[in-house]
Amino acid sequence: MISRIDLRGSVSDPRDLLPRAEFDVEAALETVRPICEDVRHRGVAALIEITERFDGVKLESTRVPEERITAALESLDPKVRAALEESIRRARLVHREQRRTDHTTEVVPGGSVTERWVPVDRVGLYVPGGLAVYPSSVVMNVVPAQEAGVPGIAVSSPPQKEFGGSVHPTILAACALLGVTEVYAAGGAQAVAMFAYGTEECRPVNLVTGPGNIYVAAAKRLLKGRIGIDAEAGPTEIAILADDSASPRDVAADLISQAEHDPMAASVLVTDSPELAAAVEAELETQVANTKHRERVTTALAGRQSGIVLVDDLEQGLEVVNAYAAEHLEIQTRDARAVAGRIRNAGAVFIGPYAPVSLGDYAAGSNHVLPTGGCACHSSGLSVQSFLRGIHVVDYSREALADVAAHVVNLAEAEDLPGHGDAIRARFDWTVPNS
Ligand code: HSO
Ligand code: ZN
Repeated sequence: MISRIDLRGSVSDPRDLLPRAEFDVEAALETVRPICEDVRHRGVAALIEITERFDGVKLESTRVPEERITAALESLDPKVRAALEESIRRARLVHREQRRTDHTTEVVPGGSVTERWVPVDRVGLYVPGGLAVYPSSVVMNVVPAQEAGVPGIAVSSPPQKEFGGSVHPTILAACALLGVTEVYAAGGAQAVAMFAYGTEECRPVNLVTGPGNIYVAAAKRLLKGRIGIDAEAGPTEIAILADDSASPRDVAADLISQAEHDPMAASVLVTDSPELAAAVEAELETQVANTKHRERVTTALAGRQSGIVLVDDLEQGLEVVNAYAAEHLEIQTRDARAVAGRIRNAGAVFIGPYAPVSLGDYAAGSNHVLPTGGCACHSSGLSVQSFLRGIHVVDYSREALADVAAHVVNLAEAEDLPGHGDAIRARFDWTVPNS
């Protein structure tokens, strides 16, 4: 069911040997372009038509009435409510610590630069609702935006046929718990276009965050610039670096847990123990047979993006997982904390037997909107920082400017931009020499 990749004795670059799922955002651009244009020019009317076509739902309005959001919380299962509250509480603890404080550097007496951290005015948070609905993603998007101090928070999620064509009630309830009252029933590329261009019902936003399918990713790519984006999220990934001390049962369960998201999800085990590899294969057989989303899981595990990678030793294992740069990386080895300290590329790292990815998905306090597709080698997951801009505020007195005037003039001359130098010289009645 899951293939083996034997890298023992190998000297080649592991990146070439660990294929990723085909996720051709470029190809989807042509599909989403007319959708985005239509929303741009015809606003709500276009959204209603597109939604009818793709979601089979005829909306009267894209905005979810506030009473519906309140009602969703009132009828939420108390167990789910308690779980969401705990998830929110933990996420807040972690994200609150990410807040930035303004800092002023006195460069010279009378000359300072302050870095002021300012939240964006308005964000659009996308919450997927395809194969599964993700109230937990509401938490992971809203909490950092709120802790960053964003004044305008709007959420959009695809309308669900079985819930009267509105947003899934658990998503609405999560919004209510977080105090978010601006929610739209729109999915896919059209939701991103709604946020970017604005409609009669939704004011445009500055930044769109949150995971989504390939069309959401393509719309983000198309509209980036007009809006800021967090990342173009691809299918989810779990990599596990394990030695013979790991439990095959737990390793198999964790591989299945992320395969459950998507037939294109990647589940990768990297181990120096052929015995563990064999035991995990056997565990997968029995556990997959008993898991609810068997079909999806089997497709994901059998896909070329998943596999069990055999390595010579832990050193080579570290090389492989650092090259792979997984969205989620579990370390299930002896001395896991020390091994984790040597990880350079991963969206999030989970240490030892009691920190499975599912914990991080819901209630560790960490964020679950993470870089996929190898982007973890240059990007981070969603955080308070994602919603802030650092504005440099320059404050110089006449004396402080005089002190550096000649240097500025000389650099301006060197760049053949004498007008730049003149802007300094004018302030000193042209007494600063211009060469
Ligand atoms: N593992 C997903 C997040 C998620 N899991 C939501 C369950 N619900 C991507 O990090
Ligand atoms: Zn998950």
